[in-house]
Amino acid sequence: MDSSLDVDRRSFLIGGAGAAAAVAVASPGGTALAQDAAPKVKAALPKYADWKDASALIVHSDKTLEMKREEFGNSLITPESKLYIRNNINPPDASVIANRDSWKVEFGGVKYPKSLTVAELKTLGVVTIATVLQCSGNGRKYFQDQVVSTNQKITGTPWTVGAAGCVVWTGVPLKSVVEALGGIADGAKFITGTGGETLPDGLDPLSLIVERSVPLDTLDNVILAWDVNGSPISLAHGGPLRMIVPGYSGVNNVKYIRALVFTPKQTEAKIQKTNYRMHPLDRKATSDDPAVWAMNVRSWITTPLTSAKSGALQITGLAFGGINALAKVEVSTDGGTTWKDASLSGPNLGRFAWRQFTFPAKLAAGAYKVVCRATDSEGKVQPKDTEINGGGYLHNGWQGPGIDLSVT
Ligand SMILES: Nc1nc2c(c(=O)[nH]1)N[C@H]1C(S)=C(S)[C@@H](COP(=O)(O)O)O[C@H]1N2
Ligand SMILES: [Mo]
Repeated sequence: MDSSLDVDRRSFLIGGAGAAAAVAVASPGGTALAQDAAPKVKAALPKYADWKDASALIVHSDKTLEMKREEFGNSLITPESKLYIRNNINPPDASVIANRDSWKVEFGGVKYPKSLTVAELKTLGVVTIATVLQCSGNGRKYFQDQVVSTNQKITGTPWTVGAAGCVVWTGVPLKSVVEALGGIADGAKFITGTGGETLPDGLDPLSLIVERSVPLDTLDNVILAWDVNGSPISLAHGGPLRMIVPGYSGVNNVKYIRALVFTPKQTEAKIQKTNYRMHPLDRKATSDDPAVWAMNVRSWITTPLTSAKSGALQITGLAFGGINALAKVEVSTDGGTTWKDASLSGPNLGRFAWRQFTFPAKLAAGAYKVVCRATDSEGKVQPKDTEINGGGYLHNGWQGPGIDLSVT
């Protein structure tokens, strides 16, 4: 592995201000940092993702690719070729996946801090889990539509439902790694993961580094994954190694993880401190606002999306509970006036995966507003509209993704 990725051990001292944030390294010849482009649609796939199925994706920018809604169809598992992409900064050079097993992760905040290669991690345990990977901003477009009549604005990629997929990860449980390293150091409250991007010179590393802290109680579920859907994880999706925090929104699932530290405090990195916070629209976020962590219950229809022939038809979709398991899904063909239960129609891949649902209907010619709403295992039901927040995060209202169905 490139020596520029070596980590400064001092930064792992528990209790140090900023904790793992200080792992930012100088980057000789660092790649240029492009600002998040305005949400305009470009045709071409960025080079690091040129192997993707271009016809399945909306290219909002080089770093934000959304899966088209019609591509969900009736598939349960999202192929990597269609899975959305969200990068906050440029991904590392492709050389990082040339020799995957030699990629190193620095572990800190444990009794025996140590750097372990992927090859070594593979000896400590192997599990496979299915999770919904979903950007915190999935559905932001519906918030933006809601505030369009006011003078307020929610900036950010106008994702509808396509910044999400359900994929199968294989990796080592973090718990097994912790056991091998003698247990967690006293006072740790968070798991802080650092992404392996090369940061450009001359800019404050804390303003750029992709470093996220999640509460320690996720430990039982976190894995460090090297495979997705049975193949090594592509560079675009975080290979050679990715931290997966099941039930937590996209940003918490750190790609190309190169450091994992148990910390008493959340990282001071901007992406944690003031970005990805649930804050009111009329003011900026502070570190006292709740972090965007656990996902909530959600569903959307996948077929039909625009029109259907009169008579019998099957309305199908996807639903998940977020941090909780999914309990049920209801469908309404009259815009939410009356609801009936849909049936869960595919395999249950566990608490963190989504499930397919099917709703048989018989519709005469006319215009219908078809909507669905899910309930999680705690009895939480999707609201009609999600309360607006300034970042446009964690949308889960059922009205936004509703379908205007024309039956002829
Ligand atoms: N290292 C690193 N990890 C990252 C990101 C990033 O920019 N760098 N983006 C995060 C965000 S905001 C999301 S939504 C998901 C996107 O994952 P995907 O591109 O594999 O779909 O990765 C998360 N993990
Ligand atoms: Mo995201």
